[in-house]
Amino acid sequence: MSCRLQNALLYGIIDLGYVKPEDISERTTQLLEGGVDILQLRAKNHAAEDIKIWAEQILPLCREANIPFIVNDFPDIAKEVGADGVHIGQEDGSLASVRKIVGEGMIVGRSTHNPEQAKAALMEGFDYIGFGPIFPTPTKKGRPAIGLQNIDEVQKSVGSEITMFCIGGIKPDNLGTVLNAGAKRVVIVSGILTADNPTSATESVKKQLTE
Ligand code: 3NM
Repeated sequence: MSCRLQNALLYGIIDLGYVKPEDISERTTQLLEGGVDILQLRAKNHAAEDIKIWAEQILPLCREANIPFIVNDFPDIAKEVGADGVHIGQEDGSLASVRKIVGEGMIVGRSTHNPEQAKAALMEGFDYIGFGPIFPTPTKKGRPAIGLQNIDEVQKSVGSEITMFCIGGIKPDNLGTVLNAGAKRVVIVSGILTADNPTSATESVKKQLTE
């Protein structure tokens, strides 16, 4: 599992802010076919029962593609459905409190918004971090963009120890700037999910990341 995480370049998210429940399977397949290396279910302001059902829908598709499946915010759902990991934010408690629910084997990731939080996540023992939002984004309204200036330093320090994904407002057409600033891995949500063809958008981003 940790090997699949370290090798991951593109982290895709099925975000219910952009995907209708009836389109979840189709959109998941498109992202997997396009080449995402890890996939998360993110469903803010939805009922836990629904999130569990959607997680059970996505999990077998990720298994078939041999791609880790991560549940956002809900360690108990991640555990119940047998997901590969769970992702939590800054306000969601400690790694230890999540490990109590999911056990030792599961991938646990943390959102970080500055170099200090990134270092703290490393010290605490998280498996990976999201670092952002690099640019302003409608997907996480109200959170100020942190810009490109700390990417290189955090990638070289924290990112040499645990897997680091830059996130927030990254699109196929500004990805080059983020990579030039020192990023190695990214999460892209709306930039893929709102594309006319999510499969080819994923493919083109993946190509940029591997070249
Ligand atoms: N977390 P998009 S930014 C879910 O900085 C999320 O922690 C962020 O979506 C963070 O690619 C973000 O559409 C939104 O900007 C990413």
